[in-house]
Amino acid sequence: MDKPIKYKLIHKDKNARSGIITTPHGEIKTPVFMPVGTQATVKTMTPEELEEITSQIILGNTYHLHLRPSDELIYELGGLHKFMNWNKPILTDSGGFQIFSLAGIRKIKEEGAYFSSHLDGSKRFISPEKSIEIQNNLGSDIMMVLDECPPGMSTKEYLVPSIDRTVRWAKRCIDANRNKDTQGLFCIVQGGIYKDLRDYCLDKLKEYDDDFSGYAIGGLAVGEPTDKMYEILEHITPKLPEDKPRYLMGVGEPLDMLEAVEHGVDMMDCVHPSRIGRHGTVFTKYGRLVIKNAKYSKDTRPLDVADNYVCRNYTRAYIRHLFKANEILGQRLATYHNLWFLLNLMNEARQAIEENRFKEFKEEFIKNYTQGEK
Ligand code: PRF
Repeated sequence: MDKPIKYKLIHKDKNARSGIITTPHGEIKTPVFMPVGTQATVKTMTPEELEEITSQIILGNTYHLHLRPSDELIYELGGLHKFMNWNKPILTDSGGFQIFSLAGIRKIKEEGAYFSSHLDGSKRFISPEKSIEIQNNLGSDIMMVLDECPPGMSTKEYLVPSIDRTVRWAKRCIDANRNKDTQGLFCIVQGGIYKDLRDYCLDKLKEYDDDFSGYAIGGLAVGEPTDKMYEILEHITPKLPEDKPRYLMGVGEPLDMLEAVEHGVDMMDCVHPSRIGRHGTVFTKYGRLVIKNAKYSKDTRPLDVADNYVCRNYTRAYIRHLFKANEILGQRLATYHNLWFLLNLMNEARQAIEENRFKEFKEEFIKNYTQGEK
């Protein structure tokens, strides 16, 4: 049986890598940023606009889509790609992280996680088998195992039994997948801020290497100090199997993304760019800009020195006005620009890797970005 997800390493510049992931819905050039479409939509963006800014793959969420409109309904209507009119690759997160960050009263047991819906408070249960059933119904190209993502500063005493359970759940996810030839499954390395626990978790997951299409790094950017996150990235990323994609979950700050790429991460996602965009903060070459500030009221420059639709056509003064007047076009333009910014950052990083100048590229980016908005 042919595997649904393949990875081809194209080039290495020290530990940074460029590559190509092949999925049933097409190819993904890495390193790549993946916009998040939690509720079967990347908020404010049409699929055509996502393609225009070079999105190659987007995320969907098991937890949200199971609760509303339900995975059975999406299955009945032909799967998530068809439902939302996105014909390129989709990755679905397993629901574990969303339960811990969103849902009320939850209890984690060997059989699975008990929680209350954030929509109506109803009592719910998700197991590894249920998570995979939902993801099978959605029909994503890449599924994630159900894991526990403990808070960033969890103790070793808490983490060891949690890791053991996450590994047992990963095995149950493998066994539950009814679409092994069309949907790949990524495992998730947990272990908090402890290098030895990261090694421990990875060694256990590697026992099932043949059943995983890729390796994710979870449990980072969840409240731990940035230097700890960087230490873990440097330690664990180069140890992940060379012949599979590596995915850092939930990271979408430009400097963190470049740090991750430097150590060999291939894929990242985050709600951050679209969320801050909807609140009027945009990325620029010289750092973040808060568009509502009075100083932009007569500023006729574009948001950024960038070649994209928003910067070619609109001024800071106009976009500021849209935000002040609460016009939804402001949110659309800021989201469009921020997603473009991270997609473009990864496109440029990929090119720099292929030309063996990633270190210089990263240093130049940091120099400008930390200089402050002009
Ligand atoms: N696990 C899962 N999804 C995630 C995370 C995780 O640890 C994170 C942590 N940054 C974001 N999304 N399943």
